[in-house]
Amino acid sequence: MTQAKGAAETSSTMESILDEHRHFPPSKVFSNGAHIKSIEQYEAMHKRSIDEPETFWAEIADQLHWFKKWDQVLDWRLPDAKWFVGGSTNICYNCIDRQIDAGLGNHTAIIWESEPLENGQPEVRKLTYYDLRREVSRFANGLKKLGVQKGDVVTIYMPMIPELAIAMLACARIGAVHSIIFGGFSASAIRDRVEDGKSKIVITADGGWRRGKIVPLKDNVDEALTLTDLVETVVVYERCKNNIVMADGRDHWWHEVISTASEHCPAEEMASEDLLFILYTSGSTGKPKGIMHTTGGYMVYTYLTSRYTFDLHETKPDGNGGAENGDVYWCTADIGWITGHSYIIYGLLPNRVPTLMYEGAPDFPEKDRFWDIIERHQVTKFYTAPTAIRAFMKWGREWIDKHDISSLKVLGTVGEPINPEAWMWYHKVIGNEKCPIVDTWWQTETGGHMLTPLPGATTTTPGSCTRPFFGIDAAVVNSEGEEVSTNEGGILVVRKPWPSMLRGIYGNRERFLETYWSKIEGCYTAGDGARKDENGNFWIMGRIDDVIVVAGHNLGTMEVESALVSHEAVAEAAVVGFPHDIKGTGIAAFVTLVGGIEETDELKAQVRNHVAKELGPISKPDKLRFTPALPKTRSGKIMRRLLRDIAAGREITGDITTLEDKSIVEKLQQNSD
Ligand code: 6R9
Repeated sequence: MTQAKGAAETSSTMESILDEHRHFPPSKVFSNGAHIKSIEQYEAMHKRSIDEPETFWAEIADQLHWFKKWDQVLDWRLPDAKWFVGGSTNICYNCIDRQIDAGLGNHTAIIWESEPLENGQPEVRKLTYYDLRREVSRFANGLKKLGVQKGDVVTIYMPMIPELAIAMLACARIGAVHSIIFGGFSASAIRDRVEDGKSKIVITADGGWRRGKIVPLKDNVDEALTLTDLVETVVVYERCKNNIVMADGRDHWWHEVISTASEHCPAEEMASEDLLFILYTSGSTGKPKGIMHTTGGYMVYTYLTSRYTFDLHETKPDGNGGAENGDVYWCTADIGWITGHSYIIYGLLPNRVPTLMYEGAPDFPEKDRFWDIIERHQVTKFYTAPTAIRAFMKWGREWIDKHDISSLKVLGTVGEPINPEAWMWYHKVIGNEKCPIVDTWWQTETGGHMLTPLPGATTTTPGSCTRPFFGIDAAVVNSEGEEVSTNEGGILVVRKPWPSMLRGIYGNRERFLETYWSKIEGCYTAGDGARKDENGNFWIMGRIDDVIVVAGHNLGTMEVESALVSHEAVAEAAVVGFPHDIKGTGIAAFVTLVGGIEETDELKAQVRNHVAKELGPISKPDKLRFTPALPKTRSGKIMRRLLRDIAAGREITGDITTLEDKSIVEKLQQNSD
């Protein structure tokens, strides 16, 4: 986004679809019961968190357990921040033992649902804090017996079963650094991550269930380990009982590892800045980056963002011998992503609210899997991704109408910009117009929510992730680092340190400095483009790399995609630039249609004209191609660089190992514009 001025002209000279006038203030009833009750309260607290970060964060950190209090809240030497310096704590202790110390040992910590079994019913396991401490301690002792020590990197490659949570918490308990690899990745991804992290141990399962089929996790690990000889130990949890080969001396069954292990394992005292985990995130080019997060700051920030963004309330005695029901929280992400790390486990458990994890897929055995889960567990706070919401829209509301989902109170979204169209659908059909929507913008690197509404305080607008969280000093700037004017597009930056910021890229200081700290002096650059409106609300325009410059105008992919999706026949859309003889860059659109609608040339023309009408002629796609599906990464993000190759008629370059469905590439190449 070097031409921020272009963006200004673009947005002021055309009727933007993001010129949203729909505003949704929180209801009085909701606000009254919320932690943060008004925008005035938010503003006062936000101001204080920026003006006096040390006192602000010390008060929050004080709500959690520390073996030793810190000497200094923040030591900031750009670009390195140290939080709670001199303090020691343990995040596993704060996830589990702190609740037991408070007399809540019998409360539910984790609710787990398996993929439905042959009889159509899922297996449900509920683990109390006592259960969790017992299982985590046994496995932690097992790891110690296998030689794992504080500071060692432990690779975890598991399906979405409670043992995944147990394994990560066991690492945290003994101070080992986990590196979790999403269970959908292949052997080469495992090899790359194991080697980069110099990890000598892998924890896996024989297999995992997805859509009635077994994902051969152990086979993938075996294949990866033929490509590297670093790994000395593999622990295998028996989940699917599929045939696997156990290598003598190297491979150990989980149940054997824990069979003689003690149920007592003290939580290691960790210095606040000790490494907690590495999580790999793919850059658009080059090999994945091992994002490093440390203990104290990450713990405090994920605890607070969970509490306020989802307005979490624990079950409490009502004073008459009964209990006032608290929240049941469900984030549909896989723990293998940052969303799962921060908002299934680490931020959630310290809030004393049951966190639900599920195995399987949203459309198996039927397309109502989610609504069935919400109804049976009376889920109150629900967190999912735009890609899922757009799929639900495509499948139709009859799947939702089969269930009573009136327990829901707050709806969250993360991962991509959410089109206003999808936002409104979420609001109406899932939220029954009564649930605040929290559109949370953040990244693997930021550890926790950065821009987000607070459900009892913020007036929301479809498509905007609204305002910065406490302690976040966000701004939109031009390439010189000057703040741009209202509604002008620019580079999204963060100007002050926050507790859960990344501490580096594992083993690559240069890349860390270059990627995040070299673009705008003194600021963290996120890689996203954004604009800020007259109400102080932020609008994410997409990745800076994806911005299209047409005839000197900067166009956010997000705006054109939202215009496409606002046509009634369109279910999902992705937009990229391609070399154009006259304009320099043209706009190519890839569109999936709502179920049952026929792909005709007439419809193509209609959809293109619709964009011209909504956004102005400059945004009208030059090419439009129908496709049964869009190429997405396994975390649900549209892979635009692949579409750029296809639109330009080039051979596909770059890594596509993270692509969810590789057959899409062929289908895309076959269809014509
Ligand atoms: C949490 C997560 C980070 C990138 C980020 C941005 C996009 C995430 C978003 C969003 C618009 C939102 N992104 N949330 N864009 N609105 N609410 O997704 O982390 O996998 O590292 O991706 O995702 O482009 O820079 P990660």
